[in-house]
Amino acid sequence: NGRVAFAPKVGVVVFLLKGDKVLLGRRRSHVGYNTFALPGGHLEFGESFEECAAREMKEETGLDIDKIDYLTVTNNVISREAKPLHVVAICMRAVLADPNQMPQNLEPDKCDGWDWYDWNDLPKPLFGPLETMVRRGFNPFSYQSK
Ligand code: 8DG
Ligand code: MG
Ligand code: MG
Repeated sequence: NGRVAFAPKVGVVVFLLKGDKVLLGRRRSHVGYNTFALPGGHLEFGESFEECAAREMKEETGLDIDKIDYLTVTNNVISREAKPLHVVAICMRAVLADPNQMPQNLEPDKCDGWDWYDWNDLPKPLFGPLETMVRRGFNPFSYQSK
């Protein structure tokens, strides 16, 4: 059944906040190549959103995070790609467990490297789903989840 390959996936992405800054990395993956995106990945079987956020952050950046909470959810249909993609993205917020810990680029095949960017001066181009959130006025610093 070919439709299984096109089933929606669940993504978990993390707004890691430090002062007025957020952690972003430029993607090397086919989907969103060369765009700036949040750390994150796919929810694994049996995981909570918080567990997935902490695991993906550790795998991709080596960072340990704290105060992980849920912000919002976005529905992302990316159909420009050769293989259409539909990801429901659970958006989480967190801070560094140790404010002095530095991000490492642990998946260099997927990312050019991680850095902190001022929320009011974000790099371009942003990854499509993130760009859409910003355009709609979403702000991870002031956002109160309901
Ligand atoms: P995995 O194999 O480690 O589980 O997955 P990954 O390779 O780390 O997946 P990813 O593409 O980094 O993230 C999963 C999906 O989440 C991505 O294809 C689309 C969705 N997504 C958004 N916004 C963002 C974002 O800002 N950053 C990331 N990384 N993914 C995002 O909707
Ligand atoms: Mg990952
Ligand atoms: Mg990822």
